[in-house]
Amino acid sequence: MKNAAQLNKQFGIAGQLTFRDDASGLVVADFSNTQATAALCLQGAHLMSWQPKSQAKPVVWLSRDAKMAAGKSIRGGAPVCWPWFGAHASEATFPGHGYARTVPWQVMESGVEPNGATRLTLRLVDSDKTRAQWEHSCNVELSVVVGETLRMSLTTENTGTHDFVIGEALHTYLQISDIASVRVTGLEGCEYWDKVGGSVLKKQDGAVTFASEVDRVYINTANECVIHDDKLKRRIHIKKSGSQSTVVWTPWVEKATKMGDMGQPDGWREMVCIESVNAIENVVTVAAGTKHALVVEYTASSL
Ligand code: TA6
Repeated sequence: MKNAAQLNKQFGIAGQLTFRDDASGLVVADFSNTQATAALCLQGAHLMSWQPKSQAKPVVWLSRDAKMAAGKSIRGGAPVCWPWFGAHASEATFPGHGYARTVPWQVMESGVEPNGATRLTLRLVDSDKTRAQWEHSCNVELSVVVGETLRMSLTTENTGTHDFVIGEALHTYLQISDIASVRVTGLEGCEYWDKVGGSVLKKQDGAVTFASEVDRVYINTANECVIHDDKLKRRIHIKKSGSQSTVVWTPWVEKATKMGDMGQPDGWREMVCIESVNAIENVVTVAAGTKHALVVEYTASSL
């Protein structure tokens, strides 16, 4: 894998995009343009933070206890869950949410969009380890466009001769004032698998609000979701395509404490996950020779 100096030479963009070698040994891409700042760890193509210039606080949350280490996922940001979501269907030893977020990705291209936003595209690097968990021929790329809007496109290309099925997510942690003070609209009337204490199919009545652990997989919905945060005087819009499931998650205090990396003691209160997903009934069959893209656009609007 290339180091920061080699990446800066080939893909750096003066004043917009620089690569640095982190003390953890991982490489990080730093974005800074007239519209926003962001940081992305090349391992996992893991966007760790995003803050539009218009916002006094980051929009994508990163735990203050987040640790960066080879082969380990980072708490917060927008983890890429692929090629399955949640536990593996049959192999308990395989990592939850797939392996994509803990393996190297290589930079393929960078550029400046017509509106001045900064683009970076990465491809997952296959290895004996990944092939041991997923034997299908494919290319997986993440393209990130950092501007006043954050656009993330996760593309799976089936380069083989047979169809395969994937589960996937952009498992994004959004920064909020306090979990008990926000509400999420866009999922009214949708069915969801309630994962708290089991797995029961229910129907959403009204906006989603939070007073305890919430871990819900909303199915058969392509709806845009909005986080209404009156205390931070902003809304966060999550608009997606190529995704039929949405996960809403807060661990609440007991689980957050057990996890230990949610920003003790109450960092968990300042985030909510609104994840753009294909899971359970909505897993995706990618036919041989075709591509499938999961695309999400995040914007923050001030009240
Ligand atoms: O998307 C919600 C969820 O599946 C929760 O059940 C919880 O496990 C969360 O993801 C975090 O998972 P992680 O593997 O990143 O600790």
